[in-house]
Amino acid sequence: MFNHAIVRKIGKSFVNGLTTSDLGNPNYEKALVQHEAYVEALKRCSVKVTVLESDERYPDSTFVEDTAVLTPKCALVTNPGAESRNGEINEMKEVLKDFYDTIEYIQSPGMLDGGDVMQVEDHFYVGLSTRTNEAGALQFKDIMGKYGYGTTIIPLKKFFHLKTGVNYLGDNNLLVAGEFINHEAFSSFNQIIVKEEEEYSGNCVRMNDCVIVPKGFEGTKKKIEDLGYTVIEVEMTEFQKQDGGLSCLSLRF
Ligand code: CIR
Repeated sequence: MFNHAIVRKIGKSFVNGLTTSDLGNPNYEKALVQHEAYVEALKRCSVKVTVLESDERYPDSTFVEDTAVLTPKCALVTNPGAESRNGEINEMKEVLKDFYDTIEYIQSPGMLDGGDVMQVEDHFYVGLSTRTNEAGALQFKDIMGKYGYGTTIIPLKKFFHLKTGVNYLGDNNLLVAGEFINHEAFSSFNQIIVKEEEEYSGNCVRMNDCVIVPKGFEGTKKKIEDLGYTVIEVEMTEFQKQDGGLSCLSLRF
C-alpha cells in the first residue's frame, strides 16, 4: 500500500533535457497539462501527493524516480549516472528528511539511477545500464541487505533503464517487454507480454487498487484489465519524447 508520492513540476528547461528518441521536441504547455493529469491520477489512487516546484537548473528533474529508492524501512539517495542530472539529488536529500529518519547514499564511483531499480516485495532487481554501474549496484545490494532485502543484478542489453521494460504489478504479475520477455531472472512470474509495437507501455505503475498506464496502448491496457485491475490512462507523449516513462515521474512510498 502506498500512502504518498513525490513529483516535481516541469520547468521551461524541460525541453532541453537529455533524450535519445527521435520523436521530436516536447511541447512545454502540453507537458504541463500532462503532468497535472498525472498528479490527478496519483490522487485517484488514494495517495497524498507532494508537488515540488520546478527547478530550471535541471531540465530532467521532473523524472524524480531516478534520484531515490524509497522503501518502508529506509530511503536511499542514488548517484545518478548522467552528469547533468547528478545535482538533482541535493534537494531531494533535504525533501526526504521530512519523511525518513534513515537515509542511505550511493557513493561515487558507484552510480545508480532509480529507474534501474524494481522492487518486488522483499526483493530488488537492479539493471546495469549506461546510468547504473556495477559498483553502484553492489553498493545498493549491500545497503539493502542490511534491511533484509535481497538484490538480483541484471545487465541490460538495449533498454535505457530496467523499468523501461519490466514492471511488477503485484500478485506475481510481471509486465515484460523486449529483452525481458522470457528472461531467466523472471521465470517464476506470470509474465504479461507487451507487444513490440507497444513497447513504451512496458512501463506502467501499480498504485494501490489501480494500474496507471500510458494512453494509446490498447493491447497492454486490455491485458492488464483482463487480470482484474482497474486501469487509469494518462497521456505521456511529451515525456516519451524525453525518454521518460510513467514510473519516472514519481517516487512512491
Ligand atoms: C534522462 O535521460 O535522464 C531523462 N531524459 C529521462 C529519465 C527517465 N527516467 C526513468 O526512466 N526512470
